[in-house]
Amino acid sequence: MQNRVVMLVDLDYFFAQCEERRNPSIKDKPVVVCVYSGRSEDSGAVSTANYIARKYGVKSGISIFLAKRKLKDQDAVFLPLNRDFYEQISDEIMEILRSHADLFEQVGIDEAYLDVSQKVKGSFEEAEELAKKIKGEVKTEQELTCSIGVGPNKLIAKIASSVQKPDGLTVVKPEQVESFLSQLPVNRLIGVGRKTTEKMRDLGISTVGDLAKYDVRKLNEVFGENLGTYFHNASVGTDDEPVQERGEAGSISRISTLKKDTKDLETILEKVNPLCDDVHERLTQRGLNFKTVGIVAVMTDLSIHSRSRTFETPTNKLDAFKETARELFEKFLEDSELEVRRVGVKVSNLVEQETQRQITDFVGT
Ligand code: DCP
Ligand code: CA
Ligand code: CA
Repeated sequence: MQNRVVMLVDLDYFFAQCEERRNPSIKDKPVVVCVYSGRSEDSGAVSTANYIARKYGVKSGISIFLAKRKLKDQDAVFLPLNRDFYEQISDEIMEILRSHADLFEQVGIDEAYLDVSQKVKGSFEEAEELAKKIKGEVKTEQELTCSIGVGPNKLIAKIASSVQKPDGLTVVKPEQVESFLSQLPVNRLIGVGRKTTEKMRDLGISTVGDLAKYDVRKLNEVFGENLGTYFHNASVGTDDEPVQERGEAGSISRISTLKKDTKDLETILEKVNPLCDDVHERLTQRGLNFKTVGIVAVMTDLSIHSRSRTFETPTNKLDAFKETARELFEKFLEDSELEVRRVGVKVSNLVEQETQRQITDFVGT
């Protein structure tokens, strides 16, 4: 049987790199992208930071206050989140990645699995060349760097993508899996968080190699059969999860031209509501839920504007979709001088309605 060859492509310091792309003058400084809570000037959390800022200990999730303290003697740049902008870049990069895959699965705003087994005829040498080509295309067409892991399955590809960063490429052939995994600390495995790491340490397990040697029946006793078995399989690098397509490029959209240019909300909604129905029908056919609703307006001067809103949890409710589209248009029209020529709606951040079989969904990484 032919080798399975899977890649995980993850964009480096994604939100911060997008900011650097549109303003290269900040590239040599610490760059911190922040989610401001709005309560007071500096309240909120760091979304991500470039690698210069990371040298000072700034990373995702710490408070903005703490980040400022760590960078207090530096000429650092603090920026608010621009999610629409990052999503647009993400969509374009995902199209590049998709074009190189036999099977494609986007798993977040900045990463995707590619099954390339057929494309490279099971050869890891060819896969390495393909990975270099992909990195080159993302760099020349979108001016962004990424890190790629190549392995015989998703589990290995994911870990491989994270060992050299940024701008890394790590290829783990089937015969290298054991040595690749064995020295890694157990918390490099997906699903092994802080608590699990502590429990394992109490059992005398600190590396993935220790875990592989540990009696699987005892693991099942401690962690339950599902997790115990998963941990054991992961430790020896076994993973049969297929790379599975989820929706088209993670979004479904429709756009249409108004009969007459207008600024009138109700006239616009007459056009927008049937578009929502249409998108919703396609969503339902595929058994998908959405987390994000977006609108797009092309103005009389042909400038394009988009707005979006993301919910806490995925839904498939048509009411929520239409209501959100209405609110987004209403707000957009208030701030806009020009008349609208074309209108569109989009749902993204799509997830399957059925519970995923994947470990990441029940251990919550
Ligand atoms: N993100 C966030 N809050 C977090 C983690 C991530 O807002 N706690 C956002 C910002 C990141 C993006 O998601 O840019 C992708 O997350 P990654 O975990 O892939 O981190 P980065 O791409 O920022 O950095 P790396 O170079 O380590 O991949
Ligand atoms: Ca990333
Ligand atoms: Ca990522």
